[in-house]
Amino acid sequence: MKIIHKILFTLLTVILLSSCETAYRFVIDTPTKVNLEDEINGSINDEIGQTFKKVLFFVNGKEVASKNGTFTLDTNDHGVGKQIISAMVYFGEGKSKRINHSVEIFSNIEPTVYTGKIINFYPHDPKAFTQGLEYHNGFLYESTGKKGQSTISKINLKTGEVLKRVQLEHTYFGEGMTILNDKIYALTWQAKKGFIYDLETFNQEKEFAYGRSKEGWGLTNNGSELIKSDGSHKIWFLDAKTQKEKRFIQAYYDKGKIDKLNELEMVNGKLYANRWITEKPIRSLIVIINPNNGVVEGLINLQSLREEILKSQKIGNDAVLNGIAFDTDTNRLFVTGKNWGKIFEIELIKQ
Ligand SMILES: [Ca+2]
Repeated sequence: MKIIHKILFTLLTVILLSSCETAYRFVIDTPTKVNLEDEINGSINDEIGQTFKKVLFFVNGKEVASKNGTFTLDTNDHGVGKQIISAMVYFGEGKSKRINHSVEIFSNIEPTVYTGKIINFYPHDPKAFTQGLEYHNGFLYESTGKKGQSTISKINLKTGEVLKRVQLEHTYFGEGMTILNDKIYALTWQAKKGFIYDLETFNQEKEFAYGRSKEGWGLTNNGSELIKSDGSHKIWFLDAKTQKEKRFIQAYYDKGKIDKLNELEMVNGKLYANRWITEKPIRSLIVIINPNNGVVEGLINLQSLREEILKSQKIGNDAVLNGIAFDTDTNRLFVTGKNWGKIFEIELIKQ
């Protein structure tokens, strides 16, 4: 019996030792938080000192140049936000393992803070739960939300008169809208689909499905792409012809990400986004984002407009600032809120 025990013990020891020999604990070694314009130097290490034969590195799924298990990344090539770094490590006798890691890139600038000076105001339907606002060829276009009350309208800015209107089916909760190439593109919130209408007739022509974006919130365009928010800190760029999501940026300032991005507008090359917010003290905030890299360059505190509305109107907590329209011909910037009785034309004042 003793001999059998000895044999078993020896066998177990041999198994354990040989398994130790082939054990690897690979890690990708990089800082986890950096600022834009920093250089990221990364390497692959094995925590128990094993060696590997070859490593390939990938950033967001694309292979990057590397040498002897090390790589260098220029953060400017990726913009701000979380970047996924993975490595394919080849080791032992024909073995390989894929490992994942992430690096968060923060903005390297502090956003400029603005307030809004009221230049003018126009009537706005207090029943309109505003989800999209756009100025096009002399008219205001607005989409509204809530099931059973979701509409898209063409409006006379000065009088507030509705010139044309289409109602969404009662199963849909309407969200953002934008106009491009004589079509109106409109989103729904959680139905994962959008609709396309003819700008002239308001006839629905087509519907399209969302891709990886979570929900439908705000919508605008840059002349060739639709730009969509989904309630997170991500902004998606869609091919206008196919409505396919091609890429996204992540809104980050110097202290982290800014999520709950809602109604959108392109204003002189910058992307303005309402932040859906109900916390005190700031209930009315617009974020100015660089559409090329996601950097939050400015914050517009429009709390004073909400207070202006409260002087003449009782509004609920969900009646938040949401609606930005820009008249490119005259550089006029219009903003409103859900169920607000006024649309304001404002000028930004640096604080
Ligand atoms: Ca807009």
